[in-house]
Amino acid sequence: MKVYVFKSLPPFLWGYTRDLRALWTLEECGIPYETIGLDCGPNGLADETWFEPISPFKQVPVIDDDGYILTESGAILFYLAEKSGKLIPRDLPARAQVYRWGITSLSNVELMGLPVLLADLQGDSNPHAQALRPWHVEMLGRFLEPIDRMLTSQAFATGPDFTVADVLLTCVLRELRKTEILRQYPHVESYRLRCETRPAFVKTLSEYEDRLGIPRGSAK
Ligand SMILES: N[C@@H](CCC(=O)N[C@@H](CS)C(=O)NCC(=O)O)C(=O)O
Repeated sequence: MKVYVFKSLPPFLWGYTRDLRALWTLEECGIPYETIGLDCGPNGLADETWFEPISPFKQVPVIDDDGYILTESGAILFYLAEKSGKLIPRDLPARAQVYRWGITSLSNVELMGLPVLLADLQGDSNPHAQALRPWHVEMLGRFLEPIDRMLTSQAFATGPDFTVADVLLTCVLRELRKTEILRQYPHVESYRLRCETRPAFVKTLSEYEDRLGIPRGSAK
C-alpha cells in the first residue's frame, strides 16, 4: 500500500493535516505501507498539476492499493478498516454505527470545527471568519454536548470498542485542541486524550514529525 502524505508543511499546519488519520489507521490495522511525500507550497498542492490524475482536488491523503487509487480521508479510513477486518465489526447493524459516527465526525463536527480553526489560523486577516466564529462555536455545542453526555457511559463513539469512527472523531477533535472549546466538554476532551495515547497514534505522530523534520512533540 502506498499513501500520499506531506513531507513538508508550514508550522501552523503541523499535526492538523488529514494524512495523519490515514497513517494512524494503517498502523491500527497492521497494513504495511510506504509513504510518498509531497511538499506543501505557498498554494498548498494547487500547483502540483502532475497530482491531479491521482487526486482530482490535488489534496492528500490518497492511497494506492496495488493500483487502486482512493482519495477522501473518510472513504480511505472505511476502506482500510473493511480491507483489514480491523476497527470495524462484521455485524451489519454494528458496522452501520461505525459509518454513522464516522460520518457524523466529518459532516457535523468537522463541518463546524474547521471554520473555527481557520478563523484562529487566519486571525485578523479574515474578518469574515472572525465574525462567524461565535456561531460556529455555538453550532459545535449542539454536537459536542450530546457526545459529551454519551461518553459518560461508554468508552468510544460506538460503544466499548475502539473503531475507525474513533480515529475520525479524534482527528476532527484535534482540530480544536488549541481552542477554548474542548475545555467545556470534559468527557470529550478526556476521550480525545485517551485515544491519542494508543501506541499506533503515538508511533504515527512520531513518524509524521520525523518525516516533516520537526522536533518530536511539536505536532502534538
Ligand atoms: N475532504 C478531503 C479534504 C482533504 C484536504 O483538505 N487535504 C489537505 C490537507 S489536510 C490538502 O491536501 N491541502 C492541500 C491543498 O488543498 O492544496 C479529505 O477528507 O480527504
